Amino acid sequence: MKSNWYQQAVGYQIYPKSFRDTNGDGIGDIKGIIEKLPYLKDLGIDFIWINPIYKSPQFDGGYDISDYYALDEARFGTMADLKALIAQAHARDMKIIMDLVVNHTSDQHPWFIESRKSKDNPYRDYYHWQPATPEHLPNDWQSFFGGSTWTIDEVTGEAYFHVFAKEQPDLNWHNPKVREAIYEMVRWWLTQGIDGFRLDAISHLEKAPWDFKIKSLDGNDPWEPFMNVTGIEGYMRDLKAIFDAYDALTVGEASGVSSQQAPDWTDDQGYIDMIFELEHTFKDAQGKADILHYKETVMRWQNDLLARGWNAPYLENHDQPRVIDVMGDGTEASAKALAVAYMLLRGTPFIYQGQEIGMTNFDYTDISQVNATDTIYLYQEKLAEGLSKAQALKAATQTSRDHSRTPMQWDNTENAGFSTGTPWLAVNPNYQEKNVARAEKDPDSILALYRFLIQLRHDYSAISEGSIKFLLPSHPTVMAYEREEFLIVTNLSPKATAVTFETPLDHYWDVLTNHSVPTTSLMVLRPWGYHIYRKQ
Ligand code: TEU
Ligand code: CA
Repeated sequence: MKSNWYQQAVGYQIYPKSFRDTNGDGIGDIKGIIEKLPYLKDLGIDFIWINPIYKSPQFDGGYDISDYYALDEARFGTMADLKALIAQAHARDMKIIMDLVVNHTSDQHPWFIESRKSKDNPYRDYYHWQPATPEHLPNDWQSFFGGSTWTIDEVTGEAYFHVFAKEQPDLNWHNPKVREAIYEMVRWWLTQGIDGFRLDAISHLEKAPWDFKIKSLDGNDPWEPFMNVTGIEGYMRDLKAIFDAYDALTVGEASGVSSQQAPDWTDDQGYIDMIFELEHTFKDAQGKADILHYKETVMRWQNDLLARGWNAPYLENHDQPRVIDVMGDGTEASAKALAVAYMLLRGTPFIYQGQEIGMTNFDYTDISQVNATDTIYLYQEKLAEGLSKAQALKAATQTSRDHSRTPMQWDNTENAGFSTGTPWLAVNPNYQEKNVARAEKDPDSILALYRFLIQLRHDYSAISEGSIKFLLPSHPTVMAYEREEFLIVTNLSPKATAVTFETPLDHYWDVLTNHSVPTTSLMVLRPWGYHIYRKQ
């Protein structure tokens, strides 16, 4: 039997580059994570997911790996540092999972360097190559980062395939040598003492036949030819056998796996333990979320995975702008209501660094402040469309990944206590008011609320594993649900509102304020108001 410790657990995501720099080079490092383990333990964190720290040209924040067996030592530290981190985390009863990026490598990986040399190179088939001319690419597919999925390489005149940037060629999973090499690498990492993986872009491993035409889709998902395409099952089964052998925790970033398919992916027989769905992250052109869309997505995923399967609720990650600005209105009150709304859902919740103190988006004034590749592409695209520099900057940064990648705000000293050097990405100027040190002193801080919510999950199996039933499903802003004897009600709106429940609330006790609830079925909610009740 595989253990299910993760069902009671809370995960914390660390973007290492921006977490804590201990040697003053402006880049966060492994030693910085070790330094902050007591902070994370105190918060109640059970396991940590670390974004890629492997050897990489860092074209895409480390998601372009040039050596799977080596760390980026100059930036992050040595294997000895990592072993020390694992040991010290384990000593505190916390686990460590790493990112596994096997859909693609860097174009600087030795396999690709060989592959591009000639059509008969032994590594040619490690990647996808097709005859092409600029006028006749193999198909009309579009990459996630903009432009064709095909790039013609001058050496052989053929094109190679990439769903992300051209610096990230996709591996050819049809090739048994590729699979064996990847499986061996996965086994090797699991013998180094790590506790599992977050599986990057895992649903893109298989591609549709090259003659699939996205033009024919007519408004449908342009990424369909590489989203959870039939044929992926075999690879996932192989991976599962390895994960099971090491009792590894696995979280799949698996866009394209629907909520209806997710139980098969994540139940006892499933390939992985849980899935990060991406549907709820939908934003409009202004970078704002639609609360009803969020609610409906969450309700569907929670309901579809109730009988079988497991969710991984989250609000933020290193690819998304800060939720306090996307779903909230920038106020601490909004950050708190959002925290309550998602932290008590069924599943293993993840907190992204800085979310627990309400870190906000960055106010960009110039494109030179941006590092994220996709944002820079988008900016150039907007300029080409004829927008002014200011308009293009606004349009491109509204949804930029860089908002969440600014350095962690620890205290009000220079560079927010992140680094004594020059940070690789500018610190948000609001660090004077918004920082961990200050939040720790305030019993009413967002941080204090997160600590409380984590404690609730640890104390009550009703909240970690219990059933869930949604109330007021079509209300545009109130998210309300029962977790067995608990009732959670949040008003995800800056406007006060009143809602009526079917039954009077007088048999409930308010967990937050320690008060009994009045004999009425009417509940008046303040702007961003939230309640956690428990049946007496
Ligand atoms: O993101 C991948 C990602 O967002 C897509 O797989 C997603 O399916 C798509 O945008 C559809 O909505 C991961 C990492 O989180 C990101 O930082 C990397 O840039 C990317 O993979 C490439 O490795
Ligand atoms: Ca450093």
